[in-house]
Amino acid sequence: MGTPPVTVDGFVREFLHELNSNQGVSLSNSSVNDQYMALASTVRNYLMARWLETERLQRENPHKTVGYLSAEYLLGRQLGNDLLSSGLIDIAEEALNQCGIDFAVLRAQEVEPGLGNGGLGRLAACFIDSLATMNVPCIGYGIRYEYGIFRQTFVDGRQVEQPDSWLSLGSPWEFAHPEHGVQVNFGGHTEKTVDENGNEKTTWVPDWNVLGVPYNYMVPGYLNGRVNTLRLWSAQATKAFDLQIFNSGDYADAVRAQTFAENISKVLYPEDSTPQGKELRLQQQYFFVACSLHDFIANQLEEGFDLHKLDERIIFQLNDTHPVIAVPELMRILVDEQGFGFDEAWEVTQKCFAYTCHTLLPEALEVWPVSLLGRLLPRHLELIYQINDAFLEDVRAKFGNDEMRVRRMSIIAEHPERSVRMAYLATVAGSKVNGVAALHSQLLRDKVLPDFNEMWPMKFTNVTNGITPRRFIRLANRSLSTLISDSIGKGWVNDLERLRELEPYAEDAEFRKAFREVKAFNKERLARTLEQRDGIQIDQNHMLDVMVKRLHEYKRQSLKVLHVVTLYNEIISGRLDPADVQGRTVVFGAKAAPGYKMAKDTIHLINKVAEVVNADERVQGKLHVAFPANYNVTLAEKLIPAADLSEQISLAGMEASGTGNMKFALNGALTIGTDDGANVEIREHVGDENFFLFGMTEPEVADLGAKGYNPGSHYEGDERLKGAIDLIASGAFSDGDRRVFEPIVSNWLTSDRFMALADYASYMDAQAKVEASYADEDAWTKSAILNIARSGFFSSDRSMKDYIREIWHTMPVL
Ligand code: 26W
Repeated sequence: MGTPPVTVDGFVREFLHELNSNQGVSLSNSSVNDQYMALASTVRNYLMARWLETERLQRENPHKTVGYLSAEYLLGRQLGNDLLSSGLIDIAEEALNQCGIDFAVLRAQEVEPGLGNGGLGRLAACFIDSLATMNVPCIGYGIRYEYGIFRQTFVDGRQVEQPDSWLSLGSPWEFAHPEHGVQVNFGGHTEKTVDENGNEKTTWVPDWNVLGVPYNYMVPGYLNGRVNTLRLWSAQATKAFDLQIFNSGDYADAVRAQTFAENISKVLYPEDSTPQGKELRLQQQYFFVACSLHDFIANQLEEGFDLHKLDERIIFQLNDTHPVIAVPELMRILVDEQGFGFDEAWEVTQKCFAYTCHTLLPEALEVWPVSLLGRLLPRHLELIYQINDAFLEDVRAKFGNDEMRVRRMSIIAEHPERSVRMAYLATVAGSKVNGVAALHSQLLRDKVLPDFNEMWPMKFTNVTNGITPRRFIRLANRSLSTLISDSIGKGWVNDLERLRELEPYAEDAEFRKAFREVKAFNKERLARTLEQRDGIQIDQNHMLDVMVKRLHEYKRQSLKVLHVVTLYNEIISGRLDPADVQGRTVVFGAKAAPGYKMAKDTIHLINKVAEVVNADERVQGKLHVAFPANYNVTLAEKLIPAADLSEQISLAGMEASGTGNMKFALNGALTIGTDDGANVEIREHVGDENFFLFGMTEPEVADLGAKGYNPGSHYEGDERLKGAIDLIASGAFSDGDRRVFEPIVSNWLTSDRFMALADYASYMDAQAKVEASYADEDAWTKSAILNIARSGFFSSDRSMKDYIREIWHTMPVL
């Protein structure tokens, strides 16, 4: 390494050096990819010293570490983030300029690692960013999927999935350590023996295994010289292939075992609510937690560390139930490998885990059939039974022999098939159980785990989610960041409550004008992106009304469609004069799980509505629908800063938290939303007058459900709603073919599980208020500024402080 690249000249030298020595090219014959790789190496080299230093400090003066166990990390592009964290972003831009290279082009070369589905994976990425920024020791553990979330394309308006081969050009951000491979066992049986003292000992005799190879990624803190580690595991065959079979001439059979092993980390499961109970998924889960626990115990603790005190050095945070098999794995290590007694091991284990639940939908709670678990992990199943026995004994001791309660609370469900309820196992094992927003945590106590709450009220707590201001404001919205820093200084980036200091600027006409210029700039940037990326044109003078999130019935993209179709229908039937309408572009972004029929039909409907509305001259360009395919973190970074209106319209009691809602508010969009998830807290923070609330409350939803909900009565009773649904049913958006959207229409009229029709009138009223408010430019801008000023609470730095205080009891290392 030459001189550290902290000057422009130094950066140029280092960059050219990397280009020559790593890529083997000179500047004049280098490709964009060569340049991107060389730039990445330049940043990496700079961060490397800090990474090694962070590791050395931890080794010499070990502090309690957070082991974040997550099957998903939706990281987004790394280059910009790592440059920002190292304070090199401006220097890099200038250095590249001097080399005649456009920085933006190199950034666009990076394929984002999409190793997650949505909210849960993105949350994990925000959390590890915050922990590094706050100097808290953390290792993120997960899976290095060879294929991340599928790339979404549209063919005739329908979603078609393409594999996401994000590694095809190699990733400059990972460091493989095959020499630290961990063997992970599967299958086989257990054997009991009795030692000379009469103690029973169990041995697991597995019948196959794979090798977990760690890949390390840097997680740099923001301008603080700390670099934590994200360690993702890749599965490899333990033997290249079976030589005996190979020698017998059957080459295909010989390599089959290898392919089989490598399947484990091949692909991310694209379902994010209905677990499929697939064997490969359980293999993935056990694979990465077994590797991670082994790694921590064998490599992060000094020789001879007394594992009775393990909780002084680690807290494993379970990101939903996906890593819960870590609980019996730690028990197995302590009991079978370290010779602990069961009770002693259980005491340690309970102190080492905490569990975050991210859902309320009953169908999203993972259960594993005992038959499958017993076949794949026979020893773990035994331990789960033993944990359950001890637990149910406690239940009986506390509540008397209430067998109904015992059956309700058992970790093992008997119907429809004997299986392990992973959320219950996590709750029993965890030192704490948390929901992800105030309302969600309350519902978790009252509705999902009431018996457990009664047994251990102190176990339950809330930590409201947050988002990292580094990626989602400072990087994604550079012009807003400059405006903020010019007004209140730069301290807000890692102390987001300081945005409060912006409040008085809402009254400052100059500032409001500058804020509007920022929005206009971001809209222009978005327009360019959508044009290049999707061939979509948007009108930059329109209000930008955005609904981006996974496609789910409970999130109610269909309610948004009903709003659009109603406006369209009102215009074409002459009841609404386009001249009186505020120009509006409605942007959707959403992937559907490949097997989720209703979600895929909804995508088709949105695309067909867009086609018809956008082409109809009667609309006079006042209403436009844009649905760019393949919504991902990279697109979010462009879309959110440009948005005026944020759609957060789930049925109350269904969205655990939402985090997109926070990103929009912090970028100065106003929310139209239900009293659901973190919307509740956003509204409390920004103030009622700066939030468009609509819809039933959660208790009202529960009441209506109990009384019996009849969507047909809403359809019959509301002319506009009837008109919109009839228009869709008539084939107006399906070339006259009434069958195409029949499943959606009949779902609305006969079931409508998420009560879109019940909230329709209230939603339309709220949209009318949006329409009127937007016309008052000054008032709207004030509200937007107040949204920013009052949303500092939603920084993931604050979430981390809450976890540290309530759950982890760790300390920043200073
Ligand atoms: C296939 C099984 C399965 C089930 C649930 C896979 C993935 C899930 C996730 C828990 C779904 C998820 O991402 N939940 C979201 O988590 C966010 C972060 O806490 C919340 O903001 C969202 O409200 C919640 O839907």
